Amino acid sequence: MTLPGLFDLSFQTRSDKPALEWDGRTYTFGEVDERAARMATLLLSKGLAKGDRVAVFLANSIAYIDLFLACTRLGVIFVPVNVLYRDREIRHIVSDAEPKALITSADLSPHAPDNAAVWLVEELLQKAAACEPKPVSDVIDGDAPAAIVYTSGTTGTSKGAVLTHNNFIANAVNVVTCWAFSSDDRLLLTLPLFHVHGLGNGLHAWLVSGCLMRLTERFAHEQAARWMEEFQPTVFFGVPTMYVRMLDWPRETAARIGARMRLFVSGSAPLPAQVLEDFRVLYDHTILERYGMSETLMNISNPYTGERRAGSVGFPFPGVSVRILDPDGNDVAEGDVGEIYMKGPNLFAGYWRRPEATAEAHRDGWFRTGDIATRSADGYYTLQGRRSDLIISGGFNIYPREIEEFLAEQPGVVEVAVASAPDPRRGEVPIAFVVGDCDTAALEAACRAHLASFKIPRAFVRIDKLPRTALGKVQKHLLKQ
Ligand code: MCA
Repeated sequence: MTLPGLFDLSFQTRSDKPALEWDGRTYTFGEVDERAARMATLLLSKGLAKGDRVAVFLANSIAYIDLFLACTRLGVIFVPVNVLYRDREIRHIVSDAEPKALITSADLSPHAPDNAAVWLVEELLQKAAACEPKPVSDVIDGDAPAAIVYTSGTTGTSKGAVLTHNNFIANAVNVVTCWAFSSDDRLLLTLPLFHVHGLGNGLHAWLVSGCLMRLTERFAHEQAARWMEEFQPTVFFGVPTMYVRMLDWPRETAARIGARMRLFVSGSAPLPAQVLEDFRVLYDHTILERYGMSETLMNISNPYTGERRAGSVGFPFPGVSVRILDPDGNDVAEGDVGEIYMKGPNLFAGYWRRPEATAEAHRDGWFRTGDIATRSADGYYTLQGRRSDLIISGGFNIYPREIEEFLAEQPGVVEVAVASAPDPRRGEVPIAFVVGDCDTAALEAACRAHLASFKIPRAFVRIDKLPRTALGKVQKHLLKQ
């Protein structure tokens, strides 16, 4: 099967049912289908064909959905680009994925790099409205790539994880069945569609279950309480930062929202046990925490029925095999710490045009997650940390190496190390330690101009030299102190 075939289950049988609330209007599944069909006709007429890539640098909107669905129908590989990225970050994705076009909006287009052929979404929408909604489905192979999702690499530049139609299908079917979605659900989706959390879980669970989804441009914490009161969602997907924000809402508001909700799910960053507990008191719900990665989509999840254990991510999803190995590749004993490896229909097809990186990320056919974990006697997995120095801020991944390489290029900087500092709301934030005769205000301004806002170090600390081991490795734990 392919994604268009899977989504047709809703488009064909629920065409008159309300599907989507966007920007004050409600669209039926039939209307969503028709919009996608018109967009597919337009993209085809613009010369896009199976296997071509299209990069999409847009905030959440109905146009995002039109474009994603049109691409899946044409076999065009969808390359989502984080809306907070700037020239340098987008330039890399464009040169690596070689998309036929970078689709963006007039307000974001100043950030488009000059190596991209820019198509403005406003023009596409206008032209698509005048196109015939001819049904097309050009993919018959479920192993065909559906998307390339860029994940920040430990080498500083990001790699494209190739996700197939079958990967997304395995994920969507698991999300819908394991979390008991039905067509009566009401999903409030505030997550960005450029990450697999919003795309693979939010968008796909909506289309597969046939529920009603309200999409917003982003999670604006000042407005989110009102949206929940108005829309009365039964399901909400969030990152821990959103749940931390929700702890500030008035007790009565929280009680009303909680009373109508069926399920709160958290992922993309560790959910502190205290937040889980405080949330339970206010909303009378135990948030369901799960684990996922761009390369694996959702892989381990707390159960829908049964104990949702604080600090744990639960059990492997159906079809997902999980092992915890020591550095020599031996399975560790129960309760012992090791690195998580996985196998299953959810696993990506490899890094785009990077066979060595793909090989390095696997061991005997098992994907190496880079995350450290334990498994309890009753089968619950608990993440204990990471092999790399990845920082997760507000659910966005930051690889210190990328910021370090950028800062090292700036005038006066001799050496630099970026480490994480705890943050009550975002979980973690980056801090830069700089050696050299440089102006920290200028460094911050340079970051602001060239990097996504969540990557800008919250502080620039000038030091005389970086603490290093005898082998020359920077000791980031000493910097953190
Ligand atoms: C944040 N900002 C945004 C967005 N999110 N701008 C546009 N669109 C967004 N979606 C910017 C704001 O403009 C602001 O920039 C800064 O981020 C902080 O905004 P604020 O309102 O103070 O936000 P917050 O309360 O701290 O909440 C941030 C957030 C955001 C809404 C939680 O971090 C977010 O949407 N996170 C979701 C990330 C995500 O989906 N991750 C999944 C990837 P400035 O500072 O310049 O004013 S991981 C994944 O997919 C894996 C597989 C998984 O397991 O899920």
